Amino acid sequence: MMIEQFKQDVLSGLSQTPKQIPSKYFYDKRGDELFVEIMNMPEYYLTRSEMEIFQKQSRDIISSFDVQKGEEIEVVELGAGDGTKTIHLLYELIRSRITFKYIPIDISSNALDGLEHRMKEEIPGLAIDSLHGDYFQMLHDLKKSPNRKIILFLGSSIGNMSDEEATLFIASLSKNLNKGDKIVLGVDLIKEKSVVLPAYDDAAGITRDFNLNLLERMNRELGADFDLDAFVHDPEYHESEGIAKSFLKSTKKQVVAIKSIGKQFVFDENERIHTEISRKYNDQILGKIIDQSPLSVQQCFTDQKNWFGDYIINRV
Ligand code: AVJ
Repeated sequence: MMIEQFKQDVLSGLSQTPKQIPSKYFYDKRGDELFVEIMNMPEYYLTRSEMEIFQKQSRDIISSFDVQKGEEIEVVELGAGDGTKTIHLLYELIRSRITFKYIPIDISSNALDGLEHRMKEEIPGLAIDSLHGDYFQMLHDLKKSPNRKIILFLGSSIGNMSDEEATLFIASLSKNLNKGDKIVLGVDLIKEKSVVLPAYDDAAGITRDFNLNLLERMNRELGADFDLDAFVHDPEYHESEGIAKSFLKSTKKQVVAIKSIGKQFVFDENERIHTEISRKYNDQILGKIIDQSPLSVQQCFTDQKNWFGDYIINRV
């Protein structure tokens, strides 16, 4: 069924001008591996910056939750990842003698199984209840619980959404929260091009491979005949706009056939497929999105270089 959606999205994306493909299709098995490599690259500062925030400021982050004596909370993480940042927060909750349950939600049951296993190993006795499925469906089910919830949405995951999509996402999120719940939203902050662009254009070419893997995936899963040597990775970033964008650029005029779609697509020389946006934020840009929901920004924790921000947002 999944493959039908992929076909549809590729057909509609490559029929548009400019051509585009949703960035969620980066993440097949190979794409997941390449993203882990990206996070370890010297140029990709995002993961390390947010890690520093959780390593050094977890205690202050927890204070911002304003947990009352005897209160039990639920720490709900959207898109669990590998939990390496969250674990600092969980350790600090235990140290602070706060009663909590950790509830990671992910659409990949594979990722969840690994995470649950590792977390139980690292924190014996951890109350963990992983949920496999759609974020909003799961949050809707959790809304009945009387305990206050802290929603973690880390890693600049919201960065792949346009401002319109982010506004809708945050609105849907807030609908599934109760008064007093909080969101910890990790976002990359707007900064100079000399820092941002290399994170999406690394010297080792891993981000290039990450983008080209999308063509390989279409070749493999949709019977396409993309010539990987005839496309180059072409990222850009303008500080005034604050959005890093990735493109795959055709180096020549060419025709690509996609068997399972039964269609051919013409590429002009230098024509590009838009594959991803990575939105960078500041208080104003986030404020506009938050103001359209029953939410208010409480405070922001940043790393020492001021490159990354974890915003504490209240459901009011
Ligand atoms: C997973 C959305 C945080 O946009 O920085 C990394 C994905 N793309 N390098 C980001 C990504 C290219 C990443 N996020």
